[in-house]
Amino acid sequence: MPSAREVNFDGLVGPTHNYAGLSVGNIASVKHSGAVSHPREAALQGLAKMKYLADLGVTQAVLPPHERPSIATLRTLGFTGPNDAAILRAAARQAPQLLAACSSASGMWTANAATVTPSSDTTDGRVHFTPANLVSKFHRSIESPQTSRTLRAIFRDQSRFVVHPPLPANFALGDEGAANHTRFAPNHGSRGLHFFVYGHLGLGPGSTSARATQFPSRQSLEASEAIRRCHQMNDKFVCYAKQHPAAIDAGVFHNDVVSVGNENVFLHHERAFVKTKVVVDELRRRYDTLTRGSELVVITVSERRIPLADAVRSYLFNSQLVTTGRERMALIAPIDCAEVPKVKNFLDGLIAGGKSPVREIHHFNLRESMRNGGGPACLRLRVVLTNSEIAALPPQVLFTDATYAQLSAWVRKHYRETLAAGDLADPHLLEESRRALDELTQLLGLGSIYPFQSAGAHPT
Ligand code: SUG
Repeated sequence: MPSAREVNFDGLVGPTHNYAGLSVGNIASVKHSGAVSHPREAALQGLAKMKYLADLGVTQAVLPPHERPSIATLRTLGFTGPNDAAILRAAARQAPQLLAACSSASGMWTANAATVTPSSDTTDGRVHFTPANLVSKFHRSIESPQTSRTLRAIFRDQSRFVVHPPLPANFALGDEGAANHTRFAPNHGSRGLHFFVYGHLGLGPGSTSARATQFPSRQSLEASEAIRRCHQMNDKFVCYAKQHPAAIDAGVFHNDVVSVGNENVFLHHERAFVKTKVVVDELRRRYDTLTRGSELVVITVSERRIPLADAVRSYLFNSQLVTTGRERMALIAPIDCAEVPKVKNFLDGLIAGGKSPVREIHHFNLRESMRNGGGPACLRLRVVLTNSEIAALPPQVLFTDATYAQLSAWVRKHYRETLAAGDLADPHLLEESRRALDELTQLLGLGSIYPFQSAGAHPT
């Protein structure tokens, strides 16, 4: 078995990062609607997290932002004019909400970019990716064409990688990517058990259950099953579970807001799933079969210990759980966890005594992203890769001290300090963003991946 490691592909925060209140069901997004954002600070907070993880020994890489505002989408929506500035003006005048949606920097939350299956778990021995269709929110549904281009530019060696098309864009196949998927394995290089979590059935008699919640469900069971088939995964080592409707209504719009797993450890809230105990028993049983007798370490947090509302407020379960050594893991938690007393107590207890595999907790200030409901885990896409697969990537996407210095300087050069709703129609913002992204594709060795880089064409 070739050794493999987890590479964390973090999304770089884009120059148009703003608060438009676009995600009903995501409490932070709605709460901060209309607030002034700080794109430069946001991008630097993200880079600081990457640097910290790289220093901890985690292999870190970057995914570039999307081109925003998306002029191509505005054209599709019927806004016309002699040039891009006129299109922006028309959209701002006629439909500012559409302009806001077409300007969101939501591509930064790369846990929603795709679902990934490592080569150890697929029949053809390649790493499989399916970009998420993100149909549940308009501003996110326009991400998948760019995500596909970006992944194809990075994972370009078709003898090792396959990037599938996104699933058909319909609620019945609503797919939000890795945020609703967890892989368990004794170590990253061994075969894994895959755990998919869905909110609704897309088709058939039970499909009306989507209406069981006040807030929208985003992931369908049919989507997760389709990904299992496309990725050639053995169904003996795949489990599915339904999100608890109470969790969705408490603001758990993705499962990574109430659970996190890494290798042999699963940390979750007791109200994450319908029939949580049955779900956990099934995971344990299949993990035992897969690994021939090794144990899945399950840490269940009760409602009494941490109420769902506190879990969502602190984003405890959106922490990253990363391997830092043999049987040693670190939890990368939002700073907000230190400020919610029940969560702080739980975390203090988790590392006390040194018995749990989680040995260290590191708190991070990611407030700019958190105000849109994006914590540490939302900002990264985990890709388990062997050394030879890593060697097949454009080397510049891997994060080093030099990348950190270069990207920090790039952010300081191109990003605005603040952004308010009225700024989205400013044609200079579009020009600044394009200049920044053009330079970035050169820094990352990606070639032309954006619509504005292909003369005359208007793909989304
Ligand atoms: O899809 N927020 C994102 C947050 C995504 C978090 N990702 C994970 N949990 N993996 C969303 O709701 C808000 C944008 C705004 O309101 O301006 C937003 O899209």
